Amino acid sequence: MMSNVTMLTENLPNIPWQDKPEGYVGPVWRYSENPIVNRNPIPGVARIFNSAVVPYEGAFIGVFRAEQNDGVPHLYLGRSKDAIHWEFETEKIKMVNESGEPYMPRYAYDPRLVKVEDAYYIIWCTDFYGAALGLAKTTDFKTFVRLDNPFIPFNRNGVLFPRKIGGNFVLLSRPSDSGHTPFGDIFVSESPDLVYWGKHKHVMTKGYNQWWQSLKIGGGAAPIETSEGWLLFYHGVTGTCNGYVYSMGAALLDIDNPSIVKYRTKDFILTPEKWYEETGFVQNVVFPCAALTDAASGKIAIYYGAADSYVGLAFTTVDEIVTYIKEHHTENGDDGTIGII
Ligand code: BMA
Repeated sequence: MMSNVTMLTENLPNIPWQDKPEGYVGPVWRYSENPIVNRNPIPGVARIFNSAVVPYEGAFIGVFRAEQNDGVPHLYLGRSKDAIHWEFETEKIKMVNESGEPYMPRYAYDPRLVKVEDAYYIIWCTDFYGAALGLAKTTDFKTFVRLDNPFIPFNRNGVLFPRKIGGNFVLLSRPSDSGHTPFGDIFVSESPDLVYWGKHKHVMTKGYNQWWQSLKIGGGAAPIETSEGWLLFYHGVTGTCNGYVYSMGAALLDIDNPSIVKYRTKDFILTPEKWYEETGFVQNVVFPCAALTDAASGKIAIYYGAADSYVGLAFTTVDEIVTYIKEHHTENGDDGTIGII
């Protein structure tokens, strides 16, 4: 059943794309040439994964989580003509404060890259006396101005909405601990100026009766505006006797009040099953951080980290995924409410 859902995004005729393979079951399918970024991508960097890309000047640009050979993650810039083959800068992104002085994070991982109005924002996990969200702004991908950290620790998975709602910037996050966080729900916060954050609300709970997301969940790609609400790809985690397993789920949030979940998937829509997802520095990880969209065709290309070692690419269409989410919806706690108990 197709539904003719539309995306209120830009057209992107050069979006990377492959049709769904014949006989494939499921709403999201992988690029056949995955992984698109392999190990040792540049000198001094062992692995690139959990990364975010956007269209830029007729081509593509991205902020990549690069695990250096000293084991410390930092953010590196990458450019691509086709959004599949990437060339990386060999030095990490240099951030400055608002006076232009160096203001580098001690480490940086899991970036999201989101255009809001006339600027691009990077949100990542930074060291702020423990894991917390870092925020930086660029308009030219040459100067990166690091802004105030939005929240006190501990917090991860900051995902900015691509437009203001009710005049405010809107940010998803997942309060956490400073370690590997065996718990966690998604919350939403608002800010008029990217300095003062408030109006905090609960968005989504970890799965009550869905074991693939029973431990914790966290935002993934920046929400995509559709005629059915904000389309969110997120990660859900289960704990096994052999460690955490990260899968991908999807949800539709209310367009004017995204603390209200309209629908969310009962089942994962992608789970580790390929060698590059099951085997790596951290096994069994599928971790979405970005999506490209073409409003004209309804095509969506999802970028995800695989096994903390590679970048994977997967596809769906807005019709297919929205129909799937609605048909496979499950209620979880008070997700359907505004979330202010
Ligand atoms: C999370 C984050 C992610 C990582 C995942 C699996 O806590 O650190 O960057 O992909 O663990 O190791």
